[in-house]
Amino acid sequence: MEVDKHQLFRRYAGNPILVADDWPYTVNAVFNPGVVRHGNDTILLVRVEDRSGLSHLGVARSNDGFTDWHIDTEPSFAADESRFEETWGIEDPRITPCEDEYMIVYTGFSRGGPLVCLASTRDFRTFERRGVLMVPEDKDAALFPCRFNGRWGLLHRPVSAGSGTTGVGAHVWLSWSPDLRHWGDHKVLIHAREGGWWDANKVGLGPPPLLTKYGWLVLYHGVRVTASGSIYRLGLALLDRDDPGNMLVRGNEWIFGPERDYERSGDVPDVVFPCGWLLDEAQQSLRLYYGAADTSICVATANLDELVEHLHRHCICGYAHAVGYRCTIAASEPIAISSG
Ligand code: BMA
Repeated sequence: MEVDKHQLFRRYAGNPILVADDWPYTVNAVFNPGVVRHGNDTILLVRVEDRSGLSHLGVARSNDGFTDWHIDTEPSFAADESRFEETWGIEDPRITPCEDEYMIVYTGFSRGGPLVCLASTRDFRTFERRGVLMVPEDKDAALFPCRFNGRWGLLHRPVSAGSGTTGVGAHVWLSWSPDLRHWGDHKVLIHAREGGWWDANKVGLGPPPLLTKYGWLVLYHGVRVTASGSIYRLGLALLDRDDPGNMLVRGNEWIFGPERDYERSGDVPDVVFPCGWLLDEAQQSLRLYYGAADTSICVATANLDELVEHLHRHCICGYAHAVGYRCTIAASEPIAISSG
């Protein structure tokens, strides 16, 4: 059952689908889940904030992806506080199925600030740490599910010391690696705009990039800072299928933002923060899982063709395009600082 008939993403009427009270042990909040299909199940890897204030990851399984969640009775993937990179917990996992495993890119809250960590699993019962990918401050990262000319691609969002005070902005970057250890060929892919735009100053990746017949669909958040706090909203971009460093189209407007009570109030008001989505190929329908106000977990659904058409009609260049158009203005936005 859906509400919001006139929106691109239609909220599930049973939202929020998971709250702290549903957890088998005492926690403060559950939010920002990664998601995958595993066998017949939808698996959410949930950021669980306990009453110490620190987060670990917990697994919730459901057959239909909306109801009847079976939740691990203890932390599924706990932070290892003896590791510098996880001193103050682990957060916001993005899951990418790669060959026969699931790659989990998550934020480690280190003594040096938030950074990007990698782990892998085959069953969501045991997890193998694969190291730190990016140094602080860096978060909102996910891998592409395949290699491009033998190299892995990572989208991530570094923040420089000057962000916020010098107005340099925090952008989504694309970096490459032959072995998931050494990273280079860095380039800004989604640039935070300036001034009054909804995605000015700070943007960050939402779920992992999704391969569609149109190219790689990217959902990213923009952070608008107001007199009474920040508003986290979501917008779209489309990347070239064979070379995701090429932007095809970028949306001008946000397409989803905090509107409902459960998104507008909570531990951090006015936040919708997705870390995972699932595409039903047959139906061309998308299910978006997101944290609401850093407090609960919600789901919304959209039709892929509608999203892509809307994106082309509302390109950052100010013109409406037909689906399949490559916008040279959107493509010239990224600023290459390294060509290898
Ligand atoms: C971001 C991340 C998210 C969080 C959001 C809003 O920087 O830390 O985990 O949901 O802020 O508080």
